[in-house]
Amino acid sequence: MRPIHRLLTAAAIGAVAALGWTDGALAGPTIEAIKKRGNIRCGVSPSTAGFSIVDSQGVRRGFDADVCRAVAIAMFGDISKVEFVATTTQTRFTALQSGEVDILSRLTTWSLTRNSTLGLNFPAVTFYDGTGFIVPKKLGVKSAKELNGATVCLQPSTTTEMVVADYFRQNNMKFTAVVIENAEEMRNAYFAGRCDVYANDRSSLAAIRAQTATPDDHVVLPELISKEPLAVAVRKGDEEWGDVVRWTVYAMIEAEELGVDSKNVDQMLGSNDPNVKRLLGVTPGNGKSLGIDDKFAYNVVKMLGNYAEIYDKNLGPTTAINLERGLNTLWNKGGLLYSPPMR
Ligand SMILES: N[C@@H](CCC(=O)N[C@@H](CS)C(=O)NCC(=O)O)C(=O)O
Repeated sequence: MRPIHRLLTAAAIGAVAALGWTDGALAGPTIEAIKKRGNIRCGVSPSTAGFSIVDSQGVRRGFDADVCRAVAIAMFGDISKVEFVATTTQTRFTALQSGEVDILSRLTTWSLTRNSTLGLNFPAVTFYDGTGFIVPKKLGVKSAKELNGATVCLQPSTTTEMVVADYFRQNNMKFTAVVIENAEEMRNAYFAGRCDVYANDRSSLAAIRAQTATPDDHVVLPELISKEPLAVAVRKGDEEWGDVVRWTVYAMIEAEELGVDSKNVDQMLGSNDPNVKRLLGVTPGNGKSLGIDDKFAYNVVKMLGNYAEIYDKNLGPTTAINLERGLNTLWNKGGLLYSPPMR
């Protein structure tokens, strides 16, 4: 379904504007469905420590889960209005295409063919990653270049599968793939020695180390063999929904850049900085233009935090994951996080 404003001539747009219709965004079908249902459905990974895992109280924790919560806050001003749907590497795209979920926040790499042939849009990168390898220390392997002939544990329908094949071919090495869909089975297979090495995004390698009692028995090899920009994904053809998702992620990044966090956000309402005023809705307009509350960014930061807070809580030095921010630092601090102007 095409939003009406794309079908209008310039003259008609003028008439529509005169009627005041363009004051707010025209809601697309996904937003309408979400409003009717009263929550967002978010596809996440079942059990990746630091990203999406159910804790002992039955609460889903992690960076990816918090990104879903941020979008729920932006839509409803309520952190609880999200239903998590566990998806495997293989079921994730059909879950989104079929409408079972509204959004994927699931360690999913943005790539050209996923964008073009799967009918998906990737509104924003949430975590810049890359493929690496983890091996048991006792094998004495120091570099990925020593992996000729290795058995490699992989998950199906991942970019990892393709990237590993490219890497071995390019380096004239051979490998045997052990492909397992279920993440827990995959971890168990690796720990039981069914493969010599486990390949995945660096973040997931940190997660797997956090999910064993003996993390020091495993080493992550120094090579990073690909770019894996992990991004939120939505269906194509519904730009309004994609826009809400995109600007929710950027609001968290912008808040960090402007020094706005969950502790000082109320104080920041009195800031003289025009960017802070726009972000927090003191100067109205941003939210309304997206069809949501002008206070959406204020609510996200107040109820959840800015990007740094969400990162630190789930992946930072006080967690078992302990992943350096690396590329996931702000652009003006040497990283890649950069929000386009929120105005
Ligand atoms: N970023 C890559 C790899 C994603 C991936 O393999 N994720 C694994 C790493 S842990 C995962 O989600 N496992 C959890 C699961 O399948 O339940 C992609 O988009 O294909």
